[in-house]
Amino acid sequence: MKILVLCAILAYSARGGIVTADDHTGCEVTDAAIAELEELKTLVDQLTTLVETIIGGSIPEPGPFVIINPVLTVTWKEAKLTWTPPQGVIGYTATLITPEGVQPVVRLSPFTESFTTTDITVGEEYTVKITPIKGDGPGETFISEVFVPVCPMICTFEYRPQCGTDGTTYSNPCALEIAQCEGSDETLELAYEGPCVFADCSAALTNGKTTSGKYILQPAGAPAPFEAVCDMVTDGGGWTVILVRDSTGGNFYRDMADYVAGFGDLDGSHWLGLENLYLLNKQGNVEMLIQVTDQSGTSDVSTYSNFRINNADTDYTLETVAGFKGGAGNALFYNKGASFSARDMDNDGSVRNCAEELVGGWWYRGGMCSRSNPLGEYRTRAEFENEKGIFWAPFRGKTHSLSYISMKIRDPTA
Ligand SMILES: [Ca+2]
Repeated sequence: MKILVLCAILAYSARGGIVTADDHTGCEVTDAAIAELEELKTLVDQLTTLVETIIGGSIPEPGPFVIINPVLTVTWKEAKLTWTPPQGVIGYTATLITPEGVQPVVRLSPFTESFTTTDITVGEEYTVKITPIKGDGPGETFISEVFVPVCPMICTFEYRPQCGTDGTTYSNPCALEIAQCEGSDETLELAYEGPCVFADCSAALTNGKTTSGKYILQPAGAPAPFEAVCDMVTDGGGWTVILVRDSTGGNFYRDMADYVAGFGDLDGSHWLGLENLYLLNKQGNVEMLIQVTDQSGTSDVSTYSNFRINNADTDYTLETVAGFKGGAGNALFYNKGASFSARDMDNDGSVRNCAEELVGGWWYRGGMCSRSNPLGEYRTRAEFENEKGIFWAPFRGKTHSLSYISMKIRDPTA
């Protein structure tokens, strides 16, 4: 082959640039021919130098046949590899390796400049392989490092997460976090299999949640979602449970900070917290239901159509207690206008320290302290003692500690 080429060059040179099909036949390599070849090489070198001068760089050596400038972009729902096609490509093969194994090879056209897959799951590992093909076979394979799709960062936000209007949950694992990025245009259409987040239990009911139990709530202005119990049965449902005192007991004699933040076990005795009560109140949950049961198991209720407290700056002053109805009696009227008191926060306006004397926290006020004490000490029948237990005075007096009391609020307009 080399000899044939050499002969062709010599013939070309000798005949003034005209090459014919039989130029290589009967060729002999003479000293003159070699000298002529050397001259020709010198000419080629000069020509190369001239070309390099004109184009301002060296003429590239032919490199390996590879994918040029590969860029892999991975989001939570899509992995996309883009590249610049190499010269002479007649196609590509693409392979995706998933946790299930190597997927079938896909053949791509020579015009392809990207490979995208949406068949990925957050948290799983993947590898993508692209091999360019030219006339004489495959080139060098581009192999991505293992990549793992992740959910987008949680943005800082001021939002009220919503679930589907049909009350169902979403099927996409990232939807909730994307929804938290206010302004994202792919928010709430997405699906999520986790729990929905509601502004309050009234909203949960409106969205089709008719089963009582624990829900995740985030009223407007709440810095984070929190869990609460919803009563979806009593008087039409939609009640957010603020307080439960039952035989599960628990320590309710606490400092102000605990009464603000809430505490206890949502499956039993708990207090949702003054701040949550304030935020729920503020967005329209002003109807209050109080259910009481005495030591003999007899129950009754008190309701208020308008119960409102003020914010933390006022120590959650009980501003409005109106629209009373119910057989258990209007105990709360006495507390109207009082700020909340705890053993470390005496707001009762009395020479007494009501929180210490009544062993709890409440909107204690004046010389009588209160006609109700839902956060007092949980007692059994044998432990009755003046004013220290859980009492609702108009129902059974101050010395009868109740076996059960709950407080629930809802939005009467929902
Ligand atoms: Ca006092």
